[in-house]
Amino acid sequence: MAQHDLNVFDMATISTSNPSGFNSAGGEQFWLGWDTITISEGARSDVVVMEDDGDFFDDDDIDQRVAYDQVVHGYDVPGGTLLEAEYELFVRDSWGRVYTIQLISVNGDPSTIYGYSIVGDPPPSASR
Ligand SMILES: [Ca+2]
Ligand SMILES: [Ca+2]
Repeated sequence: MAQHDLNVFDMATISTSNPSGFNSAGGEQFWLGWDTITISEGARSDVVVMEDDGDFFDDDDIDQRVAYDQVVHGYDVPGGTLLEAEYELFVRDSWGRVYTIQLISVNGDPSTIYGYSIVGDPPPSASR
């Protein structure tokens, strides 16, 4: 199994103008449409070292687990915890650049989102 770093941001640093928030309805798709996503100024990620039979973080991969006990944004996350990129948001800034945000579920429960990661370049307010 390969290890890779997953940069996880705290949900306290992201908000949406959509009243339904980020928790999905039992893994069903949902549509934020034209709602705004805001990431707090200076939001920072914590690295989670993952064991993965593949090269990247994705959804529904049960061989993709936290490599060992780690502390993530002040929370103890035991080794072996299953994390999934439960769904992805594609957001566009005012210059038309597109960013991909992965919303992370824990231990196979798709209805609660515990953190997020950013694929590729971060949006203007986030850093890592
Ligand atoms: Ca994977
Ligand atoms: Ca899933």
